Amino acid sequence: MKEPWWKKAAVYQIYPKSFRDTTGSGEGDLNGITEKLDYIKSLGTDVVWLTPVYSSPQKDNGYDISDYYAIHEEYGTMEDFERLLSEAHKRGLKIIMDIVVNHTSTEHEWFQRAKESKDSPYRDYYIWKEPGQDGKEPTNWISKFGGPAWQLDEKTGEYYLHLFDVTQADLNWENEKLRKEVYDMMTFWFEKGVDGFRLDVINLISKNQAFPNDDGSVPPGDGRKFYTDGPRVHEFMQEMYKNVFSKYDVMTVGEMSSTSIDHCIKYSNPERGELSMTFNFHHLKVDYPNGEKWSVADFDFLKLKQILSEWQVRMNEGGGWNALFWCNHDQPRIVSRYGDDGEYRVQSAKMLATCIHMMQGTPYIYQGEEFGMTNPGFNDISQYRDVESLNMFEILKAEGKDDAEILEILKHKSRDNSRTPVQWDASENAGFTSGTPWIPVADNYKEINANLAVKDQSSVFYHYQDLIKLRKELDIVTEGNYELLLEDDSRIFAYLRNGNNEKLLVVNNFYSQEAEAVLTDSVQLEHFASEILLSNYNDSPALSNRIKLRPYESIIYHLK
Ligand code: TEU
Repeated sequence: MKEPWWKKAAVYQIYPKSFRDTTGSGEGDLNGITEKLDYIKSLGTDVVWLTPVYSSPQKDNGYDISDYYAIHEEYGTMEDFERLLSEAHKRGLKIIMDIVVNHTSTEHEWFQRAKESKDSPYRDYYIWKEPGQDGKEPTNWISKFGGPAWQLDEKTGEYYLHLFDVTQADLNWENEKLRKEVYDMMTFWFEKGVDGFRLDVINLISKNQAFPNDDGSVPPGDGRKFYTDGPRVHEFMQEMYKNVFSKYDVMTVGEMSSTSIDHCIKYSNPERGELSMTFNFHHLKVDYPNGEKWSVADFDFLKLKQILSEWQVRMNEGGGWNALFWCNHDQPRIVSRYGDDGEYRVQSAKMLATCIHMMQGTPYIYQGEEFGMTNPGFNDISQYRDVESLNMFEILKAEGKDDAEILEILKHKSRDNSRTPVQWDASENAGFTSGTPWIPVADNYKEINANLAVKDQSSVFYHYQDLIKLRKELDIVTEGNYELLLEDDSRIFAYLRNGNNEKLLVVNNFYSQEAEAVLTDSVQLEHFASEILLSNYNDSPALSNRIKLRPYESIIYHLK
């Protein structure tokens, strides 16, 4: 059977607000993306993922949608979108959109009508509950942005559920009429020629209808166990596939908050008719001591290797398909987080790229990652914009932490770390805008920008370009079995991809100290001729069973 096109594809993620502003508004726009399509194509990527561009009050930068059928005015018009889609297709680029159907903005017409009265025909599009004991919230669930997950509507005396910001009301997926509205909207975008969807927190749409309190006996006690991968979630996904996705040759990727491998096998095994692939975040929580995001800690390297390897092996065994990524608009820049954004920025950025791009799955590259953009190192709360970060500043302050301590935490963990404007060149505002940027540009834009990278054959940009080419050229990258090596090594992440009469050996030194990979006979080196396919040093050693690795040295050997 012919493999689906997206198994050899690479995806470029764009956060439009920070990508390129062509009007001087200080915010990115759709025409700015169209302007940069040739740059995106030159990287070798096949798909562009746009985070939400629909009408929105922008409390959560577009993840609070007020009209699914209109383009956010700051980003442009529907004609601008249609031109972007057409120009992308002319270049052989596909466009996938970000669909947020776990919740809408409270400014959406549906919510505005729903809150008019308990008898509104739209009331049941959302989740309303009578006050709990002593007039408090119906359950003790906590919003992912801090504070209670319920908000009292004074007019009708009921609470509505919001797993995220208070302006993001959760939709009631038990309501068949609501589900049909969603499927009709998805069909509208597919009929327009869109090539797929990234589905925002789609594994949260099915809630336990008993709405129990969380007694905290099973951590984390914030209520997520009652709505994560919920009772009817696979039923809803199969209904969505049957009613919409099955009718088009499209790619769908689900963002799975706090999910499990077993569920992701179910979501992405093609025999089940749900999604093409899934994002999970377990590898991006190994710097959360005791699961606590809002702290500063080194990442747990052995746990990182264990998690990525388990997902590689189990998803392959189960017929599932991984979305491979380090960065997105919610995560700090990976070169600052798991690499070195100082002396070894280029080497470590290349090493991190190789580490996931040679795994099984579809790789995602977040705007600016391709030339090694770093965290901005903000040191004042006035520089932050993210609703989650601003909420957490107040919550941590109320818990007694001083400003300096909280700013140090935000410097490492805020979502704004990845939302500073793309650094195009060394001109004012890094070539992002002729106006005042909505969020400050990182100070290092004169040294780190796309213009410099494209002119430098040894830049991070061309390393990503080479990795994408390898994925297309070598079936072993998409089909080979995965085998972790040196499991207990505290600096080296080494793994094999095993194919028919060939192997890939990938060795990565994750640290600035030299290390030596000592390979056991199990790798059977003597049975193969080998060549170096790609390295982040220009004089890496030929393959042997003892490989000395320099700081962040990363080598792909082809054994055949
Ligand atoms: O993110 C959901 C999600 O799991 C993360 O937001 C995470 O919970 C959060 O960063 C706290 O650590 C999706 C979008 O990617 C995010 O930008 C939206 O804010 C969120 O959903 C709500 O739509």
